[in-house]
Amino acid sequence: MGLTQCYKILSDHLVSGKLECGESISIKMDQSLTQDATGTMAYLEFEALGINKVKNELAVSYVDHNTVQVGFENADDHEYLRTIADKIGAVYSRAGNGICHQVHLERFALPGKTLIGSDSHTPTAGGIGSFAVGAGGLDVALAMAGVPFSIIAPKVIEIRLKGKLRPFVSAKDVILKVLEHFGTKGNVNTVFEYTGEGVDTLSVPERATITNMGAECGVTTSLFPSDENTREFLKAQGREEGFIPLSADPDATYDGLFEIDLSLLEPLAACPHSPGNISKVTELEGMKINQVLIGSCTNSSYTDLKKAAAILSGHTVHPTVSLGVAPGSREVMMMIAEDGTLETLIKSGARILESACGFCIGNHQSPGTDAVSLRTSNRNFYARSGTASANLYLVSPETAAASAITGVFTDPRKSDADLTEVRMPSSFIVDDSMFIYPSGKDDVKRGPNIGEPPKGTILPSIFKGHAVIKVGEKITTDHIMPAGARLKYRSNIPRYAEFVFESVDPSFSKRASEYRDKGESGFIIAGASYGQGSSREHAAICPMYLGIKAVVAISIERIHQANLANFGILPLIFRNEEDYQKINEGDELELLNPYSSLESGEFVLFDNTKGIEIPLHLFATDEQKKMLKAGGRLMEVKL
Ligand code: MIC
Ligand code: SF4
Repeated sequence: MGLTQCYKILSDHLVSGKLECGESISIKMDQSLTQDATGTMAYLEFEALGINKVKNELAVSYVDHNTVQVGFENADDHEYLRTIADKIGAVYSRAGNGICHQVHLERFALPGKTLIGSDSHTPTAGGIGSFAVGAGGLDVALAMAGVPFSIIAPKVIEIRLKGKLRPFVSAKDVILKVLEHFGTKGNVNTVFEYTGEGVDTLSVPERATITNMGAECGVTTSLFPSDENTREFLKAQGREEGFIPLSADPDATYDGLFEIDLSLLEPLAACPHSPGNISKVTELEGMKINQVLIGSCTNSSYTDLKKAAAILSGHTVHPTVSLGVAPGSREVMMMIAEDGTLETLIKSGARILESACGFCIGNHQSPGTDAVSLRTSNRNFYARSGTASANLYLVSPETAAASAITGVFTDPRKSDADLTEVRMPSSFIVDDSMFIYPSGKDDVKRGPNIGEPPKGTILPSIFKGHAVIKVGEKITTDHIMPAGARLKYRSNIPRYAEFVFESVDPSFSKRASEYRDKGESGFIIAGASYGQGSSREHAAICPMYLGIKAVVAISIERIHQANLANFGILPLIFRNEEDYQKINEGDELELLNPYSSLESGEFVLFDNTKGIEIPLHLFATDEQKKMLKAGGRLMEVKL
């Protein structure tokens, strides 16, 4: 029986376990990446593991998230990251070099390799044929220490593409179509594999737009084959020697099929407040808009910006709209500076922003009250932009540019621009001078904001506490642990913990710590798809710091589940979904017989306030059960 591309890479990297769908396996991770917002904690954890040198093939530390630098904290973090990378043997990508996923695709990602990154959009590299997964910082630290990464051998869904995109319809519309079909919940332990003749019509950066936003569906990763377009891209990057052809066997069998005829697609948009809330642009046309932002790891490639510039050329941004453009990397910035695209953008009135995450993570460019903001990024979660009342729509660069001119949601097919001139270049301007290669020098600099990673406490034998909060479905890690203005506290857990659930219930942190100080074990009660979105392990570390010992939910997303287990918080699932309704915030709860329940994986929750028992299932592998007993992986791991 033929193999899928996914299982070919997995079998090449298998370290332990049976390579069969649903089994727990561990795989060798060839490459790793970190970014600064998750990276400081990842390297502190690496140090806490007592390891001196990186052991995987390539570890790259990017600085791209916290580059606004209000106050000393971020600059101190960057210094720590530069000096620890130098010591342990990681390549350091300086601020200004660009967004980790864009830069990694350009300079390091290779077909057939595995990549783990402390960022949920690491699957961007699936566009070049890498098996690339997002994970919490601790899992990345362990991978850098040479420890194999554990995953559940996934289901593989074939997404078969046929036809060719029409002008003004783009890769973003393909992934929005995928999101419309699969939604943002219920796709755990799944890989999307793209096949079909339509694949040949897409360049590597276009493919990377698609694999990037697979993260929004919650899949483990997404993969494109490695073919002649891959070779051309690598050649244009001066890296052709890394090319290998790779695809599924013709007789590979899949666990599902979704077909898309590219030639029938039309411009789409993800409406507030979920990337899975899809409408046609034609249905939104005419809506007044206030802000347009082009950039992020989804849509900031050279051809993305060329297309936007072609549409904007000869026009001025509408007087009531602010347009910002953030090229994805220094390479892209140099390319558009050289060929006049930058001038076109500036002439149109675009505000040229740093090659960094910036607006996407709510670091700056917060829209006005009740504003409508069109963005080419991948997440429009509630309050992520920094303005809770704003409405964010996720669109293609073409839709963004066309709308920036008119001041209303506009179908880009109405533009008179000629996009046929926009082609992939045969060579990119390659300049690696913003990478610092490690020297091995031990001169690690730690500013006052950089603390120790907190350790957990062992599983209590009497597990009693309160339902400290009850939340609904699709609670994202942005709800749990806000970024934006709070991002600078990533290296300072006690301070950052003050903002847990800030946009949902600002009194949570105080209440949780009061219960903790009385010696209680706190509970979070949640609906379906708890912990969607980012890989930020702070969404587990900070609740742990506040005394949370269990999350009881209808379902929990993959990366967040792993982060909870890594930090000793029990991920528990309702046996009967309806029981979610029975618990109220503030109820007194007790998990009966925690130790024997941990072994069996079956828990009984006693709601003392209601006088009822609720059966729960532990969502954890055997390996995770050991960490949960110990109070987290840092308490348990011995290398
Ligand atoms: C995001 O897009 O939400 C982030 C910011 O890149 C996160 C990582 C983080 O919170 O630092 C992610 O996607 O994992
Ligand atoms: Fe950065 Fe946004 Fe991409 Fe996250 S999604 S890595 S914040 S650009």
